[in-house]
Amino acid sequence: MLLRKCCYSGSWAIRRAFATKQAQILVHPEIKYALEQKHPIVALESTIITHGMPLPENVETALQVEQQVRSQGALPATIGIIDGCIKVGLTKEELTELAHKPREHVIKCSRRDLPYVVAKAQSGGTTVATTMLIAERVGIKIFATGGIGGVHREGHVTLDISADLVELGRTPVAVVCSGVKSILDIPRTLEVLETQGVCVASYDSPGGVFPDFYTRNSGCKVPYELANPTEAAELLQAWHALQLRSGVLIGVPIPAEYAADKHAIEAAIKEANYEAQAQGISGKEVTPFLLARIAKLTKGRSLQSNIALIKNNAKVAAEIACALAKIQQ
Ligand code: PSU
Ligand code: MN
Repeated sequence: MLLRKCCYSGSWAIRRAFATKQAQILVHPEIKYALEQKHPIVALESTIITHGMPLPENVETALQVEQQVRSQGALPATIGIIDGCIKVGLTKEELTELAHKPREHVIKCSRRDLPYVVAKAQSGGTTVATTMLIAERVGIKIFATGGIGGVHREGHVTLDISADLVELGRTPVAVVCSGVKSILDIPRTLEVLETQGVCVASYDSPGGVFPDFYTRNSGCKVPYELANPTEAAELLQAWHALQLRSGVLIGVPIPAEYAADKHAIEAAIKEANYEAQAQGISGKEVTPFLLARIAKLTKGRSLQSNIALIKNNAKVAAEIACALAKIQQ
């Protein structure tokens, strides 16, 4: 039943990547060809579409991000789950379908949610953790997003620590992002990444200054800095050769002209965190709630920052993917 539903389009290549009998990953023919030819590919997540941004910005941004990747000579592969089928390389129609689904009909799908969503033939946006694990199964090494999940403020008490961090510790995919939001506890997030054995570097950010999503400087430093795509590709080449089985995190600061005012954003974050607590928001709802409240409280300015940085990250990831493909030829 599930199998038939997944095969609705004859043009989809079916890859039996999961150990179980039925679960499949459907790879778009264009991506399949690029994988075979070792062309540069950048994976993209879909929780940002389903739960990270409102309509219509979510669809518009997703398409612009794909365009950014293409403009650098790489191929975008947006990953998501439609009616229980895991798809790599969503079409514009599928991406639009996911974006328009009411939130109660689309699951924010992290690693732990995957079996249920597939079993029930539901649809889901894949988080950083899930996008990483699917990308790795099909052989995509580089992934661009806005920000990853991390240790929440008070996370050392509540243990609200994103599965993204654990995934980075066990899945060899390089994630290009603007760090973690200051809605989170950044120093503790970096500590967990260190514990997980994740190689964390800043990109085009002198002194190893780590970004905090909305602004270019979180006040935290990371031990390594990468100046350009070639340096990043050389790091990734060494990482492949070492077969460490853990991920790499590359922190790219938001372009200066789109950076938020630190005080204004901090005030919005404090208020949003307070509201989340007061309303008893917990678990997987916390991040989407905070994102939406901060966008409201900043009168949409945080959303504009979010859009600008993810487009820039996609461009940087594509440049790195192209440089890596060149080295590996
Ligand atoms: N940070 C953002 N936008 C997002 C997310 C994080 O700025 O949309 C999403 C990503 O998909 C990330 C997930 O993987 O939230 C983390 O959620 P949680 O903290 O529940 O693990
Ligand atoms: Mn959480």
